[in-house]
Amino acid sequence: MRWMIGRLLARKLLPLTAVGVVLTVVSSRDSGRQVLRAEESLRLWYERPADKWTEALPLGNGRLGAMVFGKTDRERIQINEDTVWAGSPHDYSHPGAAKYLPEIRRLLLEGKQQEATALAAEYFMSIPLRQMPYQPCCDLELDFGETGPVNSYRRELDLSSAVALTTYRVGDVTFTRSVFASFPDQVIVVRITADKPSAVAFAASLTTPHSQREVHAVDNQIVLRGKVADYVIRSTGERLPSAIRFEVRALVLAEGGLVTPEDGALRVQGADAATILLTAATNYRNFRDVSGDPSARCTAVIQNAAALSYEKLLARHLEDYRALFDRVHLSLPETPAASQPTDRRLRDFGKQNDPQLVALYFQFGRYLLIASSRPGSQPANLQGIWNESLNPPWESKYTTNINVEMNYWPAEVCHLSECTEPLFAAMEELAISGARTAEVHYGMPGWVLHHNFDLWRGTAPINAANHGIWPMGGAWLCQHLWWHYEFTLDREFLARRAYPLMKGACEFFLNYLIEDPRSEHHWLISGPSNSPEQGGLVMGPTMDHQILRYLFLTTAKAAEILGVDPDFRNKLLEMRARIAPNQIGKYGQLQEWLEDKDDPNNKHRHLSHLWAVFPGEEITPRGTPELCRAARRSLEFRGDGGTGWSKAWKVCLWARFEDGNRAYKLLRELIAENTLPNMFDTCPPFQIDGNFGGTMGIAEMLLQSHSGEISLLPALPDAWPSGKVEGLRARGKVGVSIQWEEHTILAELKPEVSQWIRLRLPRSVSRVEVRDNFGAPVQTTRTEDGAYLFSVQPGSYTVRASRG
Ligand code: FUC
Repeated sequence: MRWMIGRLLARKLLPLTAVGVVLTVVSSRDSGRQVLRAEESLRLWYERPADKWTEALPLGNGRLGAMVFGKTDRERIQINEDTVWAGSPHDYSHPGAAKYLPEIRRLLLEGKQQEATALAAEYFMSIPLRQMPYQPCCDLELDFGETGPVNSYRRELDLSSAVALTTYRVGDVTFTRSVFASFPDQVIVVRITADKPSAVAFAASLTTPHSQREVHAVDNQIVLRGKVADYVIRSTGERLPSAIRFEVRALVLAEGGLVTPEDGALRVQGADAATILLTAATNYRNFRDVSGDPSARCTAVIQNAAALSYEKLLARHLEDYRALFDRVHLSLPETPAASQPTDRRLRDFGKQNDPQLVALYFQFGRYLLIASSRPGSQPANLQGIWNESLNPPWESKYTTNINVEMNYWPAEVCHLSECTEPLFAAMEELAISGARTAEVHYGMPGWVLHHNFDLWRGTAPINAANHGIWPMGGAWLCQHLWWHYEFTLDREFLARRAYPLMKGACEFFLNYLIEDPRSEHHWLISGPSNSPEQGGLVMGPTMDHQILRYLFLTTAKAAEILGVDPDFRNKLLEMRARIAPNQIGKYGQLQEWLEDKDDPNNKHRHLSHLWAVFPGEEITPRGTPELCRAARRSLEFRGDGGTGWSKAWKVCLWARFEDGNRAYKLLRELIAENTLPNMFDTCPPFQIDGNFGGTMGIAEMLLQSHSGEISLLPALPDAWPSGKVEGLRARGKVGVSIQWEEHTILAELKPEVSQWIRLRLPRSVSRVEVRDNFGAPVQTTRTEDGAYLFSVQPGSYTVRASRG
């Protein structure tokens, strides 16, 4: 262990000697149990145990989630496994739906929205009308009995190690509990130690909210088996069979003392320390196959993990986690507020100056993505992987009209590219079920996904015709395939995985778009659809057209890069040019619909027609100044309110408008008003998208790399006069680090392939100097619109810019 800490110290200290970096090593009674205390600035910490679930601290390895309450008498660790869902393999399509498509369109084009919606509600919707909910798995309870008065209590989540730590004193004994979720070993590990011999005593049990369950304890193992109950749709009373069976195994290893089974629980007495290894599995193999064996899966995992010492398990976890987390560092000015407990900082964030909390929020977003989305897991859903309810809000599934995409916004730029894998694996399945929806609902080739999906990869329109019929889910998700290529330049990925999915999505939309018979310009329009989730069923909402222009253009680019499908590529470009364009309306706003009918007092949380500003890149300050002004006006009209995710989107939009102070205002409000004590975003109650969107917003304020440029500090607020970010990624496979203070910006660009870089710096910059690996000056050319153009080889380049 000692060698490891030495190595970690060295590694942590190497890249950053920033403000607030304090490293201490705390060693417990025996030298084998040292716990690394990393930077104070990377900890969420509290002086009291969690009372509510939204105060507990989340851990995860992508597949297994744990919420740690840190209670001293009866500890609760609430567990999720990401394939415990209601429902079963199911074809959600509505036979015969396609017959009604022309009629729905005709009615809409004639302005008969009500009739069209009624017809669609009857013949065009998913069967059943709802998708299935994500479910909790179980609770691990640790009953420490009557403990007597507790002193020196502290619980924390250390983002640098992904370990949750609870420490407290009872009498003269100090107890320490550490919990982590290991990706390499697929177990949740709980370690309980005391600084006096034989002081560890508790009863461990597994409980579950599922009514079909059995629990037994044999030797030093508790096994819980359960089945998800059939699902009853509340609004219709329909009963749907559930197929998921799950098993949870907890192995208790005590050092010294005794472990004895007792009524399905395990009692530990007089131990020096105890380690609990917990895993869970279901019979889910994929959206069409539930023939897996949960017992075999759990047994194998526990056997493998039990063969490793606690120190080895921790070392393997740290090595895996840090390989991802340590890639990016962010330091922002630290004020006295930074020494307060996290819940107090959050409560006072609106009133006190605490920029470092923004850095913590940023890293917490990266942490959450690592914890909820790893290769082999399900993608991060509306609550990531953390859910304690049998009836979670919006079923804790996947909403595609903003939420699931927002979850993955920060993945590439924040150097967590590998975490996108579960999303792409899910898309491959969605393309299969979506091909069925394309055929049954539209009579068209390719694949289509509407505004939600679940574990069973439902793709048909759900809930209600006025907002469920929005066929852009798959097209929007394709943006993430393209981003992955743009950031990694992985041609193999483009050829093998991205392009086939993008092409399939395009095949659908090439057939789906129709020429607007009312338009003198013969524009191609989408429909029936809606501008999420307002205005009802319409033809041609602006967002659809923006998404399709992006999809067609990027798919055409992919075909060109791969040297395939020249005719298809031409067809995409030709159709793209005919899609109804962005339009500026009578208030100077960017029109949300084909018709100029926006209400300037509309404060709706969705910002759909601003898609082309972000996450798209069709509208930019220098490329399309007029449209940019109109989009900005639309955003002004929408105001600064909304749910957590809505504010996070606004942060990204203001960052694209290069208004750092406005972006920061929204960011402050997101953190002060829409963040729970454990730093989860609230929608309400909890929805994780705002965390990820907020993280992306912070990244967008510091670095942008769209429209063929790399832009350093494009939206820096006055509140961050100095700071440093290391290890972000720019499109074109370029690593970017930036350090700034009042008069200078010092950046390092690490291109991994030869290319021309168009570098943009803040307007306040007066002098720029670029040097190569060897410190030799690199010749730059100033472009007409003020960027710096220079050619690079793989290596490291420093950019020094003077401001003022
Ligand atoms: C969209 C949003 C809601 C919520 C839901 C999960 O429908 O409009 O606010 O986030 O997704």
